[in-house]
Amino acid sequence: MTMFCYQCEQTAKGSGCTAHGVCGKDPETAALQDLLIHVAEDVSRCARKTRQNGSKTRDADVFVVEALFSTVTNVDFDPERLAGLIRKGENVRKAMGTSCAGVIEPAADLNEMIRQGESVTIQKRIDAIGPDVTGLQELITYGLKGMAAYADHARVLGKEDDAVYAFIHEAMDFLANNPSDVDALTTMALKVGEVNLAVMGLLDAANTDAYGHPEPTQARVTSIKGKCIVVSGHDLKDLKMLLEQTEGKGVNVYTHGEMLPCLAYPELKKHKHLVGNYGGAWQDQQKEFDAFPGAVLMTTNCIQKPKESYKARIFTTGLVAWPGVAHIAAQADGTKDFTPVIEAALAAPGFSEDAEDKTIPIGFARNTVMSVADKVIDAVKGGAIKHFFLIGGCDGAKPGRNYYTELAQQIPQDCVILTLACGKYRFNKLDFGDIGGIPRLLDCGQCNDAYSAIQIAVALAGAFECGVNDLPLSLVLSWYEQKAVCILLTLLHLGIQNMRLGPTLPAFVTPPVLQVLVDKFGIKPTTTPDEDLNVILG
Ligand code: SF4
Ligand code: SF3
Repeated sequence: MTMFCYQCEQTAKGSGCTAHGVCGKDPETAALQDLLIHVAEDVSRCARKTRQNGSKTRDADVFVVEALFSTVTNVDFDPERLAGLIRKGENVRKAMGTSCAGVIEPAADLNEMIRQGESVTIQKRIDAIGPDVTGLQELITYGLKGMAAYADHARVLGKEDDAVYAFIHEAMDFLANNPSDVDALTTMALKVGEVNLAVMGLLDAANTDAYGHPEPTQARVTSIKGKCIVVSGHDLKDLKMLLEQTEGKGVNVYTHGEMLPCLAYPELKKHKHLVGNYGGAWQDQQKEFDAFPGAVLMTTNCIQKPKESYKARIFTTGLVAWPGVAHIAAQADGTKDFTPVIEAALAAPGFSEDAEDKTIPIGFARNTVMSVADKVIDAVKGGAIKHFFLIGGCDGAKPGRNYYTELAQQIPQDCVILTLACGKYRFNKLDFGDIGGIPRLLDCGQCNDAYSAIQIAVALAGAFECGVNDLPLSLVLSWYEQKAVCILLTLLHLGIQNMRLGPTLPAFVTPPVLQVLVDKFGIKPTTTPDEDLNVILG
């Protein structure tokens, strides 16, 4: 059997995974993910009709978000769980009681389901309607996947917006009709960016309402003696529940990957046994978790195939899954019982001694940066700060990502670097110093905290009475998975010009589509740090 997936940056040969996913996704899982997206489109089509009839579609709303999120790169590799979601989708659709023509009826048998998935692969669409239109359709799908991840994190913290669900159904319905008009596809892609800005705002409100605004914090990045759990992913509520359940148990909790910014939230950092960050970005996890002497909890992407050495002490929760790995499910009231994780940590040896104390500054989300806005504006007006760089986005395993380290190091001393998401591990432990007390490296947080960076840019533009494109600000982005895609669409929706994107361009953006982006937005691939800096700084 063959598969076709080109949704992430590490896709095979830069064109598509066809035999097996570079991420570890096998053809059966790929077929089930394709079928799940198809089923979700059917659910959205029926949900739109149901809404037009004035009825509520809450189960369909949540289902489509979960289905999209589950197919994000490095989230769900478990065929049984994907099959369960497909069955759930069918039940949700039928329960709406609205008839929709041409829906796929998922088979009861798993193998038959896989065959159904093979009949709706991306390759089949490329063969039928060509790569340009298929690529544009997929750009929308991937934007929706990323947006769904953020919407789901916001929902678990009680923040939802019906207009977001209505739009997701609209966009899925649009895709289900196999649209080929390039203008309509481009308009829909930018609309995904617009709605994603609202979703990131929702998640920002969810996180800050629940745990306070991030504050400047020196985060420890070395281990200390004792039993330990490391938490990876993006979900703040999972971490909070785990911190409460480990209180007084003699277990230290560490953040990993995109959870690093949690160390700056007042309601999380007040737990003294949240001791610091362990390790770096997701692609180093096999080596790092192997060496970690405790339990591991994965709350969202990016999970990699667990090595046998730690398979018994790694746990998934939320929508993350790996076959054979213990999963902590939410109870009916949304709470989770992390006892198995805590027991695994207590059974493991823990760190035998304190490592050398090393900290890095974090917590420069919008509230903190806005509170020193006057100082920043004075520094720009006085010439102390010449230029701002936003170096943000995903990290990844492919070579070429040293570009971001070298760029950050070569940026002149009179420039400030804003950063966010896991790509920052390429340089966030380096010492960048400060400009008149303003740190030269300002870590805004997770990938969804692109919302913070946008707010900061808009506030600066307001202070200088100009547009964001007129600011001395350059965006140099790194992408890997679909959350980066929805953020890119948001930036395009905002009309941001001349962004640089690397380390390679998406395989689903074909040359004619890229030309549209170049003509309209001046988007360009990264080249070398020297060349890009020369162009940016003139
Ligand atoms: Fe390949 Fe990425 Fe798809 Fe995995 S998610 S199969 S690595 S393109
Ligand atoms: Fe990273 Fe997976 Fe994208 Fe949240 S954790 S940015 S890659």
